[in-house]
Amino acid sequence: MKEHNLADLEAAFNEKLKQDIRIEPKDWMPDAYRKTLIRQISQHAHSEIVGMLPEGNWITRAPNLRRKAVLLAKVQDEAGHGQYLYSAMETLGASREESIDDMHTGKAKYSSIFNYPTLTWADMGAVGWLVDGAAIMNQVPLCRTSYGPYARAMVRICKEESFHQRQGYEIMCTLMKGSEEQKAMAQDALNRFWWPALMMFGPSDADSTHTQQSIDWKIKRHTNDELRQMFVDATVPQAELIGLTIPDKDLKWNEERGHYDFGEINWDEFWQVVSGNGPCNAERIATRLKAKEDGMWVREAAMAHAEKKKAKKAS
Ligand code: BYC
Repeated sequence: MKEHNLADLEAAFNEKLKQDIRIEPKDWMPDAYRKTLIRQISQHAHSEIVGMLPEGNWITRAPNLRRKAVLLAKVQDEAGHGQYLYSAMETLGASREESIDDMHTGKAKYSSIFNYPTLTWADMGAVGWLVDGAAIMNQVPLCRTSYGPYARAMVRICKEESFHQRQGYEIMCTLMKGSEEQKAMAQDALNRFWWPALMMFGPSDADSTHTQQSIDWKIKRHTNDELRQMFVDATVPQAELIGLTIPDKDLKWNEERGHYDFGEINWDEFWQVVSGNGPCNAERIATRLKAKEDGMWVREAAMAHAEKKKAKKAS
């Protein structure tokens, strides 16, 4: 490409960003912008699909029909979110097959949170309340992300995430109105999921490799630490309202800042989980690989059918 052409294209791209006009699939975009989007959207899609596993684990054990129907709907929504996001990623020229294979080999990441086990029914409450709550905090600003197909997918996803968060909080509210044993179960779930939920927002700003560039490109609208703080500020009063205690001895309202101060995250644990050594990483990938193998005959049958139809049409 001629140099002056490239400069013109770059200028047009930057002008669009400046004016908050969405970048669309056929628009020119810098290679690094495309690469960053493919990385983030695919990681997001993989998170939705792997995110079905810890909750899918409880569908057959939900305590009643209503809880079962709601949980089933939530897990199905997550499959849908994965589909929208893979489609958004494909508009950037990336291959869904290859991207999924990259997740299976550990080359592509998915959210650290889904590498923790769901041990009791209260975990369905904690996951909905905290994990979906953190997801909404992170994802609402993504409805204004600069890449059109990603932003549009996020609008629908956020509406559903909001229902997910409420179903989780409602489970926690119900348990906190129950027996001492149920209250203890809810507190235990909060104890186990609180810190991993804070880790979902990613490394602290000082250690985040991509944030500044992604903010310049208006892919991210807030830094990791800003969103984490917003989540803590919104969630602490919800815990207090129903009698739960946040497992952080350093948690304190800071009048001057107008925010809660909170304790240091165990970043060693975060990086261990991100690099594949969390409690359930191996199990999650093995489950996804088995699903791929088990579904192979369906894909092969569909391809054979399509070929047969094509041949019939041609003859
Ligand atoms: N887990 O420079 P940074 C959901 C990686 S919700 C694993 O700050 P960035 C759901 C990061 O990829 C969860 N890896 O990166 C909810 C990078 O590594 P690479 C999914 C993480 O991209 C309920 C490195 O650390 N949500 O799906 O600017 C039910 C440095 O980080 C994590 C999304 O994906 C982590 N927690 O910011 C079911 C939202 N954090 O790629 C499903 C969209 C960081 O250089 N994504 N890393 O090897 C984002 O908003 C951003 O990508 C992040 C990270 C805030 C997550």
